[in-house]
Amino acid sequence: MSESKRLFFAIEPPANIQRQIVRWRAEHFQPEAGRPVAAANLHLTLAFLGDVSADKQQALAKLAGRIVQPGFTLNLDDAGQWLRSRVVWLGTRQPPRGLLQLAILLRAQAARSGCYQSPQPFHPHITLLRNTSHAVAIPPPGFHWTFSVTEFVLYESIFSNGRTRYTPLQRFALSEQPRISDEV
Ligand code: 3AM
Repeated sequence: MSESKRLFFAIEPPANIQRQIVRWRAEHFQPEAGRPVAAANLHLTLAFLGDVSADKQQALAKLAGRIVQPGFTLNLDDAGQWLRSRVVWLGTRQPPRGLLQLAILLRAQAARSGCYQSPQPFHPHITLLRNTSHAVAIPPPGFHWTFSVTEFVLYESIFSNGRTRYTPLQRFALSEQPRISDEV
């Protein structure tokens, strides 16, 4: 039997926006504020699946591939800090309905497939800093990045050599019409 993988569904911001966010972060947060998430690892989690067997991964991917809903526009215009989980995040003041619907669907599919889902409400966010040791000043409003979300991604979280890397395994197009998912 193959080993399980640590998986989650997420939205991947375009690479140019990942780079812009990282530049903005460097300008607004002190290096000691927390551990910065690498540009390529910046993502907005939709559903965390945990450790999943190959069979279950296939079943979850099949269900995800059946989701039919149009894309939406995401406007990242909010930021904050959660002291308990010790992260600084980027988010949106007005989550689009499509985003909430997609997360609810993926979480429901995951729960039905036996993946534990936290009872906490879905707070769409992109983690910017981890392991923040104290309250940090959040930049004043005025920043924003806007992009079209046309797909979501099944990621594997791999921890090696003291680093976590998120590797896209499969991409799922958002569209009005049923589509076949693309393996990457
Ligand atoms: O970077 P964020 O917070 O959006 O927090 C983890 C990360 O999302 C979250 O899954 C993403 C990839 O690791 N995560 C990790 N363990 C989790 C858990 N047990 C979890 N989310 C919910 N429950």
